[in-house]
Amino acid sequence: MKVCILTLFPELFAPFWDHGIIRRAVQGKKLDPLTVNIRDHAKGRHRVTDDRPYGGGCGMVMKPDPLTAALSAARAQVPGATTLLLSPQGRPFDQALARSLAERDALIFVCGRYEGVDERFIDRYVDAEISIGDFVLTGGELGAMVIVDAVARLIPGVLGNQDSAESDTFSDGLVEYAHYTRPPVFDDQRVPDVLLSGNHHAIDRWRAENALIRTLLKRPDLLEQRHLSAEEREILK
Ligand code: 9D3
Repeated sequence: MKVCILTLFPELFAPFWDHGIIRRAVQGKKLDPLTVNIRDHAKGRHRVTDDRPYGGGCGMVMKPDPLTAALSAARAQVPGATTLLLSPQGRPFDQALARSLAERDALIFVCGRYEGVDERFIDRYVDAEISIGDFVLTGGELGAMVIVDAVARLIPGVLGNQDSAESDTFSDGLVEYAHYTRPPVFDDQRVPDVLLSGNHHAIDRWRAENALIRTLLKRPDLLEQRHLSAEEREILK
């Protein structure tokens, strides 16, 4: 997948491409990243990318012309890409959206700074606006990284075993069961006996129950949206 980031801070992305699973995806050619510095497409000696809002008010607005020039440069390098704007007003990002974006061949992420982006740029060039949650960031860059991170691991061949992408939290609408590793006793806390029993049927059943109970305790909102079988209701009682 080709991923192009339009940003005023391209340096923020260098360490992101260079670590962990994302780095492996890049090395394995599953992810082909590119950043475009919006400032490189701004005119004049001062290369201004923002200006005061028409109608007054505080804060600055990103000018549409440098953004459009930067996007043209990006589209020339990644033809056919879907253009996404990171924005507090966007559609809330979730795992379903990650799965759908993972099917695309190329994505362009436009990262805003300041108070916002001139609406005419959005109207004409942006395919979708995405938010990563109801809190206020200082710009779209972290949002773009969050989305690229979530999408990249869904690209076939990026994760070691493809199972781990499927059995993740949210795939079946529950949080995951508790995990344990050695030592068998830590600070007076024992690993549940069943996990040491070697009885895989019993282990599967314990994990299914544990996931259900943990969802009730940690994310009751997820249970509201999920159908529960009679057996699951009995466990939760
Ligand atoms: C006071 C009005 N603010 C809107 C909530 C202005 C404003 C704040 C922060 C406008 C832009 C930003 C920068 N945020 C993003 O670019 C952003 C974001 C976010 O703030 N929250 C969640 N997801 C995202 S994606 C991009």
